[in-house]
Amino acid sequence: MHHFTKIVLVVLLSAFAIGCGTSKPPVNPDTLQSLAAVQIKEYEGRNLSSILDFEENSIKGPQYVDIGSYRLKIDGLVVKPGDFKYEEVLDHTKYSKVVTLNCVEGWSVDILWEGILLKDIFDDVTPGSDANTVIFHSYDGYTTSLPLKTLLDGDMIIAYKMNGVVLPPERGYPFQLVAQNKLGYKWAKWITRIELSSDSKYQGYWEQRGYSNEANLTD
Ligand SMILES: Nc1nc2c(c(=O)[nH]1)N[C@H]1C(S)=C(S)[C@@H](COP(=O)(O)O)O[C@H]1N2
Ligand SMILES: [Mo]
Repeated sequence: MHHFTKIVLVVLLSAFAIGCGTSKPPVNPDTLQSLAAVQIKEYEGRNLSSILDFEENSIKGPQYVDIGSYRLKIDGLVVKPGDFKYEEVLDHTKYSKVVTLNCVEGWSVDILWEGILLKDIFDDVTPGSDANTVIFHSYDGYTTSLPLKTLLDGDMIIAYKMNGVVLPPERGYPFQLVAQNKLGYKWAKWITRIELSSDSKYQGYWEQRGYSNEANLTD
């Protein structure tokens, strides 16, 4: 082969390889497995479930959020709407707790969650006095809601880590609501917007499809 043709071929092939590289899924399929290997398996004498013990049944499958352009919006009935970068959300006191997620499909997982108190995030935006409902909006179009009082009284957090590792994309990276004592469909993953509202009858994705708006574990 002519030397020049060879160079052109090599350049073309490399460009093709790089092109293929960028079109690959943003996350290596082995990532979940390697995270599982380093996760915390026991906390204060209690065995934890694995980050692999979840059933993947999200409405549109795993979402891959680009953290550079990610913003968490806090709006609706607030005095001062917020638009926070990932690092700005993390720049709050961190809390850990072991909480069980129960899906209506009959499985459950005990996980050590680490996250930020919603109360602390709300302090940044000052909810209006008429706000009684909090609507979570997600990257995949999913929504769900809980009473503001439930979030505050329960010291609920949005988690950025589970079992000591940063939430994998499959589990809701960058943030998942840890809706303790509520069924799995209240645990919004891939949260992009938190809307303060006075619509206490608001129904999210599964609630519109017949699931209880209270979502108590006994429902
Ligand atoms: N954005 C978003 N959050 C979601 C869901 C979803 O489809 N989209 N599914 C919910 C349900 S039904 C459950 S049980 C929990 C855990 O789902 P996983 O096992 O798929 O992580 O996430 C909840 N949060
Ligand atoms: Mo679920």
